[in-house]
Parts: sequence; structure tokens; C-alpha cells
Amino acid sequence: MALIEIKVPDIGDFADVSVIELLVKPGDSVKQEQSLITVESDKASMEIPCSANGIVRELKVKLGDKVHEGSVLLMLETSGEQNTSTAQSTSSSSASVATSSAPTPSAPSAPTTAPLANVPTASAQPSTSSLVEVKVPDIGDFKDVSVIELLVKPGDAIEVDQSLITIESDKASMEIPSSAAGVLKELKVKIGDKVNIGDLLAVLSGSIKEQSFSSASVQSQNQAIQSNSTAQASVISSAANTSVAAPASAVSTIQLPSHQPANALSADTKIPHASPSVRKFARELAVPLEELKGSGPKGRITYEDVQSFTRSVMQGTASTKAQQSKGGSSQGGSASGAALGLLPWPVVDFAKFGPIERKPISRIKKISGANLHRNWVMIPHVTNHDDADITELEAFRVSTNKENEKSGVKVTMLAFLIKACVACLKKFPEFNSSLDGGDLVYKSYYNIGFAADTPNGLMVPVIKNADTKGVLQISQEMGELAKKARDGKLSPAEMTGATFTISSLGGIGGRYFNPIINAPEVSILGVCKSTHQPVWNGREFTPRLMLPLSLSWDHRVIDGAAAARFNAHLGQILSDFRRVLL
Ligand code: CAO
Repeated sequence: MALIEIKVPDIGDFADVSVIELLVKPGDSVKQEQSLITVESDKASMEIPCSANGIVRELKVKLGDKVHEGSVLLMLETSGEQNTSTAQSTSSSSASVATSSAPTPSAPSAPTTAPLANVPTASAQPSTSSLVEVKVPDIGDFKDVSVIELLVKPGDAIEVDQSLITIESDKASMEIPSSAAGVLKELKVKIGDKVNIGDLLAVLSGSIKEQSFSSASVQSQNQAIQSNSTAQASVISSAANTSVAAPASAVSTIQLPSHQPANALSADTKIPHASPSVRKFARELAVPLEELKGSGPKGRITYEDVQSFTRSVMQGTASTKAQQSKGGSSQGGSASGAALGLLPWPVVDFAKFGPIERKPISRIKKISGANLHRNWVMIPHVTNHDDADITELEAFRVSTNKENEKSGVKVTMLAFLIKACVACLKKFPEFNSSLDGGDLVYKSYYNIGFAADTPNGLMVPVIKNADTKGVLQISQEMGELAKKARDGKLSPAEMTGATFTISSLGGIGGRYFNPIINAPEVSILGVCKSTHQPVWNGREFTPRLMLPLSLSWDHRVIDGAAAARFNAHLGQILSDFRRVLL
């Protein structure tokens, strides 16, 4: 039995790379070549393999630690007989396992760029352009490494050191940086190609004026690039160096390691399949990569996957496991309810009781559902119901439509309601406000949203600056916006910026309902179908056309008395529309 230190092997010029994954724990039996940890730099990620068989006794690193060549990763208990040629016990000489086993950095490689045309000096022909070939740098002895991502496209302006493609072996992935600046004229590889050192990767048309280097500086830049490429190449070679017994001179015989058996990593510790830059991007946004399904080849998580997941979370149509465990799921059916102290959502096998058909909820329903859910839960709603006498207004609307028959614009009650609500909002400004932290933001503009029923779900187009528009113009705009909504062609600008919303079910039916406030607005008017009702005028009952109104308001901002006054004023305007002018 011997206790040996397992150290980080030669990882080229990379200093202080981060430990992003621990793949083993104390007590685990590990085999030579088995991956122990994953480290990551800006441009490469790699697994560090074990250099001997044994049992992990102690981990010497934790997530987030920075390591470099020679850092002790863990203490491994070996049988003492195996690996004696490669492993050093802690009590032995200063030569360590990892350093003795790691290959020396690759010998200086060929320059990674080769000018196709003569490189003129900047001073001689400052505006001349040249074509520059960018080749695969020294990536150790790796053969036929797969191109898994193209990070640029023809026409892109490329800077020195900008990543061009991502390549991947079994144990490491790395981005290949450009060795020159210029405009990408042609990419010479495509996804799935296998590349080797020296393969032509891209052709740049470099403007000497932009790069402004002399032949001397070209040379020094090439050297810098060369060392950079060599360093990155050695990341791969060291990652793949599983033969700890191989002497430095035997680098050329090192083979790509075979995949670890599937059970080498538990499902929990499985590394999400993504390139270093995607990992970095995900880290910046705090996106849990392990919860994403990759859309790239072999399930690789792409930049777009991270973007679209982030968008879904922001829109409330998706949630992370962490959010769900806090009860933040957007869909009632999937939220546990536990965080609110509620019973768990019932899980029912509906098919047990009869035939069923399962259909996904439409995208719009998911988005509006998540918003409605939040608003319902977060806003203390109260709804006041009232009736407005619209007998005269309806007569006026009908005659107006007759007069305007040829114009093609039909005026509905909703257009009058918009105008009447603007007058009320002016009189009761808190209804046209929004809560913002500890402040109430009063808006001096009147943008009225109206709920539109579409085949895909509820949408709320907005009539902007309704206070400056007449009923005819509002009717026309409403018709256009409602059509766009039904055709799914509303732009985001046409659905944002509302200060108050009206939801009219008047064309359909019903008496009253409780509309949900469209946050960050603080009130919403629901309208149902007008009907003739007997109304007492002090002497007799007369038939009047009555419009049912339902005003929901945020009790944090509005008091019941103000809401009753708002409804009463609205009723007065609708019963005598001349009041809108007052
Ligand atoms: N009382 C009686 N009749 C009414 C009425 C009312 N309050 N409001 C409208 N009508 C009549 C109209 O005059 C029209 O009749 P004619 O065809 O005889 O002229 C008919 O009902 C249809 O009107 P409309 O619905 O096409 O027009 P609108 O301007 O009233 O509404 C729109 C437009 C887009 C808001 C509506 O089509 C719609 O989508 N409503 C549903 C909104 C909704 O779903 N709200 C619920 C949100 S909460 O889930």
C-alpha cells in the first residue's frame, strides 16, 4: 500500500485554470486513465486523467479552485505494486507522478500562418490587401480531431486570437484562434470534418493598413501566435495523455484515450456537452447547462440553446430546477405548490376514466398564462361591477356607422369606451400609474391596450396616444391591430407601453367578470354584452340599453372609493358622451 499524490500534468502555458467539475470523491476506486476533474480556461476545457489505479483517499481541490501544472489534485492509495514505475509515494523523492509522466510541451511548431502573397511592409504599401492562410496549429499528436462548431462565417471581420472553430476529442474541446486579423474570405472546413496539424482552416483577406505591421512585427506576431497555439495544443495533448509511464520522448506514441465506461461518471456528475465559450456564456448568465438539451450534433449545447433557454426563463415559459424548487414555476400544472404551503398539484391518470387526447399548449398561451398567473398571485385585485346607460350612445354609434358606411371603418362600442376611459384616466390619474419600487409612476400619456381573442390565444394590442385620436381613427387602428393579432403579425412595439387595458366580451355575451390586471398597469376594465333593462326614471320604468362594466384595480394603489368614483364617472360619460369634452 502506498499513498501517492496525483498532480496536474503539463497543461502547456496555461496557468491557473479553473476546476469546474469534480468527477470522483473520496472512497471511489479509480482506474488509470479515468478522468478525475475537469478544468477550463477561456478557450479550452479538458479532463485530467488519473495516472494510476487506486482508491481516492482525499481530494485536494474543490470547485472554483485554480490549478496549474504540478498542483496536487488528490491523494490516491495504491496497492504499492502496480504503477511503481510511474507513481511516487509521498515519502519518496521530489519527482512527482504527474510531472514525471506528462509529455514535455510540444517542440516549437511550424508557424501557424503562411502568407499566400508577399507580405509587404506597412510603410511600403499601406493600403494593399493580402490573402493569409490560417492553419490548424500544433495540437500535439492528435489525429483526425472533429470540427464541432464554426464560430465565424465568410465576411466576418476577424481579430487576431479570435476563435474560429471548436474541435473536440474524447476528453477535451478547444477553440482554434485565428493567427491573423482580416476579413474571412473562406472557411476551408465544415462541421464534422476531421482536422490535423497544418490543415488549412481559413483564408483571410488581411488589410495591411488595418494590421499595420512591418515584416518584423509579422514575424514577432507569428511567434506570439505560435506560442499561444502551442500552449493550447498542449492542453489537448496533456488531457489525452493517459499513459503515465510514457517518457517525454514517447509523446508521438500517445493515443487518444478511449471513452470511459458509461458508469465511470454518475448521471449527476455528467458533464454537459458544450464548448468552452458556451460554458463561459452560460456561467455569465447563471444558466445551469446540465438542465439544457443540446440541439447541436450529438446533443451538444450551442450558444443559441443557452440564449433560447434564457429567453424562455425571462418570459416565464421555462424555469430552472432551482426556481421550481422555490415554487417559481410558471405553469400551474407543474408547480408543486409546496413553497406556498399548498397541497401538491393533483397528478391524475385521466386515461383511466375515458379516452383522452394530449396537445401541447400554444406558445402564446404559455406566455400569457405565465403573465396572468404572476399578476393574479402578486396583485391584490378587487373588482367593482356597475352598469352604464348607453341607449343614446348606441343610437349615435348606429347612425355614425350608417353615415360612414362607404368609408369601410366600422365603429364599435369599444372605440367609444377607449375615448371615455381616457377622460376618466385624466380625472383619476392613479389609474394611469404604475408601481415602481416604493414610487408610483404617473404617466402623462394614454396608451390603451385592448384584449383580442385570437386562434392562438389572448393578445393585447395597444392604441398609442389615444387621447390625441378621434373615435373613427381609434376604430380604424383597432380593426387593423385586431387583424394583425389574429394573423399572428403583431410586432412587440404594438403590444407594449399600455397604461390601461380594456377587455371587451361585449360581442360574445355574459354579464360581468373579473378581469386580471395587466401588470405593470394598476387597473383594467372588463365589458360585457349590453342588454335592454327596465330602468326606473323616478316616474316609471323605461327600457334602457345597459352596458355591464367590471373594473379590477390594484388595492395597493387604488382605494375602493376611487374605483367607485371612476366607474360612476365612466357611466356618466357613456350616458352623455358630451361629457368627454369637459
Ligand atoms: N354589447 C353588445 N354588443 C356589442 C358589444 C357590447 N358591449 N360590443 C360589441 N358588440 C357587438 C358589435 O357591435 C358587433 O355587432 P355587429 O356585428 O352587429 O355590429 C359585434 O358585437 C362584434 O363586435 P366585435 O367583437 O367584432 O368588435 P369589438 O370592437 O367589440 O371587439 C375585439 C374587438 C378584438 C376586442 C374582439 O373581437 C375580441 O377579440 N374580444 C374578445 C376579448 C377577450 O377575449 N377578452 C377576454 C380577456 S380575459 O380572458
